[in-house]
Amino acid sequence: MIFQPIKQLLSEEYVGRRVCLRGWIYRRSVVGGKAFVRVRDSTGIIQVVVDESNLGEELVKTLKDIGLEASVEACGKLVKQPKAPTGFEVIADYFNIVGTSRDFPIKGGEGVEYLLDNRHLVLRSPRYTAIWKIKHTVLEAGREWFNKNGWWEVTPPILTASACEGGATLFPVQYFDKVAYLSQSAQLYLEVMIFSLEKVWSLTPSFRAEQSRTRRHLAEYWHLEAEAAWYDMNDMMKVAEELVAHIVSRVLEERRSELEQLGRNIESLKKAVETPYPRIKYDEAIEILQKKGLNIQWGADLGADEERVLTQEFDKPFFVTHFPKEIKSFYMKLDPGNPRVVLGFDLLAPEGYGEIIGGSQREDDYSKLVQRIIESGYKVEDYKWYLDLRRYGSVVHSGFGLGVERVLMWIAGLEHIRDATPFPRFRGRIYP
Ligand code: NSS
Repeated sequence: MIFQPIKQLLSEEYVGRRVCLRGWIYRRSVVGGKAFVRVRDSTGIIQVVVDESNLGEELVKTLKDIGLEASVEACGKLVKQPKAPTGFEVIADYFNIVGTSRDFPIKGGEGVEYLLDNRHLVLRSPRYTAIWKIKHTVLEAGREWFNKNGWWEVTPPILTASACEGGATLFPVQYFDKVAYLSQSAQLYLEVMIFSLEKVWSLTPSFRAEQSRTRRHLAEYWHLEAEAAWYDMNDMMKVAEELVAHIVSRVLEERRSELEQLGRNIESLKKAVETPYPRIKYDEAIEILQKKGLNIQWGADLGADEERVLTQEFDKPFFVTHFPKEIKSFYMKLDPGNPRVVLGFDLLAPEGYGEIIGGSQREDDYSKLVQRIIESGYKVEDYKWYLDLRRYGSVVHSGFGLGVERVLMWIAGLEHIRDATPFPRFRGRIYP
């Protein structure tokens, strides 16, 4: 028996021929002496008809009571069937139950916590299959863009000795007889690597002990980061927008049917393929927000609500730049023309999604960086190695980090970031 992927069978080519397939029971109904079994595999869904006059009463009876998600294999003639959900069906002459499934615990209509407790089973739904395929293409396209443009992929550590993005969200881990932390960002290590490779990138898990559960924060997420010597903030913003445009265009090319399956508005997504993306300064963002009646003052950080309002002004991703130094990390270079703000940028996705990338030009001056480390409440000795980069051949350099699940949320049109990763981690939950 040669089992074919179901997707292959959904074509005129095999009509009238005997085919074999295998997968899991997605839906089934028994009418008269016939069982209509919809089988799914990783590629698609097809209806298999089991007729008792052909395969016996016993089997049809078994199928009547069989639980969803039983694994099966079947062979038979492929016919066109406009009434079947995917337009074709297999009239079985062979049908075998490989693995039974009694009382599959997901029946539809369950609450969020129950579904998270049963994540290992929920993940079989075709909706998630579509999401993971889009994620695959997002990652592949990111890698492809860097490779085509002369960047080196590197492998920074996950166990770290010091904070990159603020002590409040650090996860401590027992490291032999010391305390270490899970990495929040590979940035500081990527900065080391640019002195030999110049243009580097990495894809790593990042960890943030976010205190509250929100629609867009995970405690563990995938972080695609880039860092380059000789690049100023503007050079790096071009990299960010070209990368994102490439990712979107790849997904549109290769994952169109999955986007449609998820009900994504493809026309609005298409706008992100065209670069450059608009740029506004933080000052302008505050003005826009105030005009729209939000109670926000210069100096405040932009939260999810503010970002959502800003995204109404644009129909494609856009940059917000030059934030007050107090709300950004110690490593961002102060704007020489206005040292109250940093040469930092966020890239916000439209349609309410908000921040998907955070980046900046880095402080490359030794004494200014020492000062920023002290101001931020860190210990200078913890950053001795990082400061050395400014002592030995310092250069202008910049970088950014892209949250893979944030990008996926936007591209796939997901409501909640937990749907952008198979095993989401939040405060209070680490299961399965
Ligand atoms: O904190 S960031 O804005 N910036 C950095 O970590 C820099 N050190 C990156 C760099 O320059 N190499 O995080 C970057 C992105 C941010 O824009 C989000 O898209 C994503 O990482 N991010 C998150 N995604 C999911 N969950 C959480 N908690 C999260 N935090 C940041």
